[in-house]
Amino acid sequence: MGRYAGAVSEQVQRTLVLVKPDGVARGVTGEVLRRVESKGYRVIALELRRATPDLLAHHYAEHQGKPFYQPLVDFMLSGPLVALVAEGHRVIEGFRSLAGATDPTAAAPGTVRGDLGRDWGSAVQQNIVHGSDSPESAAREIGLWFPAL
Ligand code: D4T
Repeated sequence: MGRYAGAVSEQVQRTLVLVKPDGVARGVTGEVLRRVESKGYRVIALELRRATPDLLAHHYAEHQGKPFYQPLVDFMLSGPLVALVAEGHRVIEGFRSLAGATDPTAAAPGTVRGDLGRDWGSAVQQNIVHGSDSPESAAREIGLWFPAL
């Protein structure tokens, strides 16, 4: 408000984070959560659940037709995952930074994928986490996974 309005006018963002089935199976859900919370973001929704083919078709619509699409869907259906929504200024960019590069072999040490992930020789990269990549994606994905929010 008042003269400080410009300094605080940036919208608080929300992002969808998934601890993918590999992350849950390997028992690193807590470690991912610890990093999100230690960074200072607030977890406002959290659920252990299984994805469905329909949900994934919407979530990964941009990848339909690519060679890794079906392996990706099969992988995401292979076990329970943890879906959460984190909130904070610039959390979309901030979580992508915490997650690291898509390819866990190339992801920098210090990132979730760089520290906790590796290549297992599978047809799809198993890279522990997903994070929304833009405000538009975040709104769409949160609507899919947490329609009540
Ligand atoms: P997600 O969406 O899971 O957070 O990952 P990224 O944003 O880092 O990567 P993405 O959407 O481009 O890819 C989704 C998912 O597919 C796997 N993948 C991706 C793969 O196995 N081979 C590939 O060539 C690409 C591009 C990894 C993440």
